[in-house]
Amino acid sequence: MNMGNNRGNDYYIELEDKYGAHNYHPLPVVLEKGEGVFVWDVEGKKYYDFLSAYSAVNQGHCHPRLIQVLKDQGEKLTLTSRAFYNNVLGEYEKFVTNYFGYDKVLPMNTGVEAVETALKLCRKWAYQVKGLPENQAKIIVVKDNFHGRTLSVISFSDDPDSYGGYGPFLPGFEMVPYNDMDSMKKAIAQPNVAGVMVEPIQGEAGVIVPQDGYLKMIRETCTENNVLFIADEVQTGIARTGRMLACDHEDVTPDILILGKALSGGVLPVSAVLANDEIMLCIKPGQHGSTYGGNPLSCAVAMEALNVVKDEKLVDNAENMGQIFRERMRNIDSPLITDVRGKGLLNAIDIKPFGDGKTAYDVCLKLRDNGLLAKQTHTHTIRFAPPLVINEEQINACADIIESTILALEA
Ligand code: IF1
Repeated sequence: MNMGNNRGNDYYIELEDKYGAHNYHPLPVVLEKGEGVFVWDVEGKKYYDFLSAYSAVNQGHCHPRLIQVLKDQGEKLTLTSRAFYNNVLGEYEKFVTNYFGYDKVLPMNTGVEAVETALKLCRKWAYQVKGLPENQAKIIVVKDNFHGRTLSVISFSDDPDSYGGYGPFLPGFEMVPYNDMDSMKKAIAQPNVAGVMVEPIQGEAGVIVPQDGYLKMIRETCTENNVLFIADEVQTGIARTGRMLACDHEDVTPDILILGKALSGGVLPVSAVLANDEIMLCIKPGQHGSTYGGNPLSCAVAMEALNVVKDEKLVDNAENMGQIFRERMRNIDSPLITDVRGKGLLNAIDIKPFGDGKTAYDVCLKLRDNGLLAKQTHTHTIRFAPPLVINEEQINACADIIESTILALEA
């Protein structure tokens, strides 16, 4: 449908194809409006959003409280750089450190910048406090990790799409299998290990939940060996998995906590690294920074985004709606679904190839036609991660859509 001056989906898709770099292959739908759990395309069709911008929009699209703060602060002061003080940063720093229980925060913008910051901080600590010999610090990572797109971060990726053709790579990382207790313990106990970085639940790998006790084992082994436990909670943090942090499922506290995405509720890029003084104070003035990091607009929005999470009890809602959702998925009577997994509202199902070599992507196209937007990850997995403000009636309506879509595939 393309009426009058209204341009249809195809127009915008062609524009991006012609003028944009081809580093993405989006699902063919062009969105122009969002509200809570819903988005609308340029042709007026309404969808449930089951991606939430990869868990950035946990608070729901265009949350009125966040947009109000954005407007109010936007009319006053947006950026000073860190060459000067501003009157919002300190309030935010106090707020966010209390909220998550750390001495200090280092504010950045995108998730990967916070990951870079955490890695730099870990190395600095290793040389200054732990006393490792210069340039020898090792950081342990796991297979199928996803921590972002910069050169140093892809240096320890094992996904050829992420690292292929971008060498030479940064040394100082060692990879062990995910969710393998023994190899992790051995790796941590080696000499010259500064830190371990993991996603508590692997997102891009396909929502891979480790066995109970895995994070606790990492925490304890790190403590025994004077090694820092770095948790990348960019995607899993801030209520997504039915706890404030995914680490809370095992009651473990990382030495360095990395947050991003939902820290701003999807309004603008805001990320953070949290740590206690012994670690954070290793970085001195002039040794790290960012033009936009800690800007008053971001700080104001982030405080409100975190207040919304508490005021609207999104942790409990994610836990409860997640239980209902997984139960509904497990009750779908289809041989095409080979696994259902996840925590809170970070979930995935695996789909067997069907028809003439069709895969999860084709299911996502059908879901789109039926009014629900989700994204496949790898070939056989669909991730389901709606905004955490979804209610019971809506989650059941969405489960109905997914169920009828999958049952229709076999017909
Ligand atoms: C894209 C995935 C999700 C992340 C973790 C750091 C970052 C991410 C655990 C970097 C980013 C994004 C990036 C986005 C797709 C998305 C993603 F499928 F690729 F893996 F969420 F699952 N740590 N994840 O998940 O954050 O710098 O992007 O702000 O299109 O690359 P960023």
